[in-house]
Amino acid sequence: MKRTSFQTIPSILTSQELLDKAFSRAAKIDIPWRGSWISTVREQVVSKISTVESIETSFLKKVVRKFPSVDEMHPFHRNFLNLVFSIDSYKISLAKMQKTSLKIEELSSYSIGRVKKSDRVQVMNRYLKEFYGRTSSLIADISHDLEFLSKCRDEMKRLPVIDPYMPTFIIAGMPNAGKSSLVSYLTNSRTKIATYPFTTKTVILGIADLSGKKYQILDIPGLLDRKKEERNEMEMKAILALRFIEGKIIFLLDYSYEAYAPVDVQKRLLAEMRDTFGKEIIAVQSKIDISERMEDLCISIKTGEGINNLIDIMVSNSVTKING
Ligand SMILES: Nc1nc2c(ncn2[C@@H]2O[C@H](COP(=O)(O)OP(=O)(O)OP(=O)(O)O)[C@@H](O)[C@H]2O)c(=O)[nH]1
Ligand SMILES: [Mg+2]
Repeated sequence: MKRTSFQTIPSILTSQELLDKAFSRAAKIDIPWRGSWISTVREQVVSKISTVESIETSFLKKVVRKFPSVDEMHPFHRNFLNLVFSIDSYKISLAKMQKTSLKIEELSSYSIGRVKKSDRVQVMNRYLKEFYGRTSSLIADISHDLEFLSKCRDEMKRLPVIDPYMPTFIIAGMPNAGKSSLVSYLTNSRTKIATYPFTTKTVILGIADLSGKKYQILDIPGLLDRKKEERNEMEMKAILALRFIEGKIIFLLDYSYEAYAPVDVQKRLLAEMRDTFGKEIIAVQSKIDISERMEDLCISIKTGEGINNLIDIMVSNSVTKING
């Protein structure tokens, strides 16, 4: 997966913060005496306009530069962005940043031109006030877009950046099957583990060191056995990871009393996964400390039973054999 620059986007100012920053910087400008009152004021007004313009436009241009273009994104990130936020809205908001920046530049040169032609202090100050008013409303007009882009940045930044050269396992299964428990056991990732379903709400990456080799282990939200149209957003995030991230799947089957669904329903979901994604799948029964053995591979996070066996299978080439 290509490294996307969501990771390096600094926090996004709100429209109010941007205006406060620009106006307070302009308020500090103090021009030395220029031989006459009128020249001094003129230079002061011009400098205030340029400062406000420069702070606002450089911020807007930075936003446009830092947010990755949709075409550059890895398909997993692109589809994730579209699922959670809509690619169209993303493109529109970024285009508005660009357009507003140009409008502020135009407004600034128009206002400076007027100030330079004027020889009355009162009129120059009126032009300055007008510039402040118009630039404020231009920035206010994009306040929703700034909020939207800030949300995109926060959510997308949390997404794993996958190293295409490191072997990857995606841990799938129904809600509550023990996916996060396994990922926490194997990796440095400490994601939330809880007794209720849909604890994991997005795709999370952990790095495991197994027999001296590094592996990417992805924790994903639980999946239900239902049609695509009926899936909720969390399930769709899991589906996108399964579809667009290269790797093998470890599918956890929970046959304990805590199970989210009966055995046949979990098996049906497993069969569907095999048909849908064309990836190797290792079926593993979880929570063997509180369930009857029904699969070849069984593990317990509570007692550690079967984990070494699973690791051996993960690091060896026997995965293909297991899945026949
Ligand atoms: N007894 C027992 N409980 C386990 C085992 N593994 C996980 N659990 C428990 O099962 C519950 C669910 O575990 P999670 O790891 O959060 O399950 P998950 O599949 O990530 O759940 P979602 O994120 O909601 O889909 C928690 O209460 C865990 O402590 C196990 O091997 N034995
Ligand atoms: Mg989980």
